[in-house]
Amino acid sequence: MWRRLFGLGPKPEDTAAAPAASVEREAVQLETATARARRGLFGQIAALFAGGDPITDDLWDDLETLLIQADVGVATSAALVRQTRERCRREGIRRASEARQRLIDEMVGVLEARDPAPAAANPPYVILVVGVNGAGKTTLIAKLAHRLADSGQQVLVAAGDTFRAAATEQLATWAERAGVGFVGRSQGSDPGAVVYDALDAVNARQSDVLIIDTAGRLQAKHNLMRELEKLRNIIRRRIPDAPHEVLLVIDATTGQNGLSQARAFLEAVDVTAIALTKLDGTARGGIALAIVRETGLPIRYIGTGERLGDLALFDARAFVDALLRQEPERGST
Ligand SMILES: Nc1nc2c(ncn2[C@@H]2O[C@H](COP(=O)(O)OP(=O)(O)OP(=O)(O)O)[C@@H](O)[C@H]2O)c(=O)[nH]1
Ligand SMILES: [Mg+2]
Repeated sequence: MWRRLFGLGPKPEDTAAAPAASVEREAVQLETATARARRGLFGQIAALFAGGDPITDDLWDDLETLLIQADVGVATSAALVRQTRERCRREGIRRASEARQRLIDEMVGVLEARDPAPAAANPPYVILVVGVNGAGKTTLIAKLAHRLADSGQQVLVAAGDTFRAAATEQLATWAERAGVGFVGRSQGSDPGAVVYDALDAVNARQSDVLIIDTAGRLQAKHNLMRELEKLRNIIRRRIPDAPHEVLLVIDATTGQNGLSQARAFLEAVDVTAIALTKLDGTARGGIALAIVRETGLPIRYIGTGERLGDLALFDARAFVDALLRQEPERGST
């Protein structure tokens, strides 16, 4: 349970053991998260590979154009087309419909997680959440806390964003809804002091998981590095192998621009995984591929809406299958 919750994604044996309701819930989340993409650009890609027509150069050109439009990024799109094309040639595939599965496999190959979620020597498992302002950090923390609490873990969230007005109250409100513990101080306090308080509280309450929110609105990169390093050092002094996970939250709707903003965080702190939020709000879910290829980091979670339950563990194959699944024609049943 511990391993699965921390984002290794449902492995075959876990899937079998997981309650049917939770497997179904994941599937519904994924449907929501990919609906726009499926109706839009990825639907057009699926249509390219739907028929039994012979493969032509135009097919590959159209694929590359659509991938770029879907925010997969120029380099990743070119690489995907090159690899799929090469594979089709090697395997003697002549028809577009047969090439479809090869494209899916290549896309899964890009997305498949390399690094499993780091383990903790002992509880608490500490997650530090970073990312540009508005990316969806606080909402993600609420969703994750809710899910962990649901599975019987003792969760504490800490309001390390003391910079923005009402940030602390926002997290406190979410914590109450999610039914988890909360630690925070007034606006303008030292985030380090909040983390100290949280580490004390975790000890006192014997919490299993501590999730720390941070401010996204730091002006200069130098400040960002200093601030995050300070928090990390405070955590390490108490728990040497923590933070176990440093989650970088990226808003899928901001596309390539969001990815370039996220780079400051990659340079400032040892990020271990990505949470990709607001996938429900974009037809350009291809940003997932660009992020994994360019950062080399696994995507652990996807955000699929604004409510507490709108979270799914990321599963590369399920994600690509959902993106490229052909919807039945409208009007026909
Ligand atoms: N549709 C959708 N909206 C989301 C999702 N995640 C977050 N949001 C919305 O995005 C907005 C910003 O979310 P926050 O969680 O406050 O973002 P933040 O990164 O904590 O922002 P700052 O604290 O200002 O740095 C809110 O209106 C959320 O409801 C998601 O997965 N889907
Ligand atoms: Mg926030």
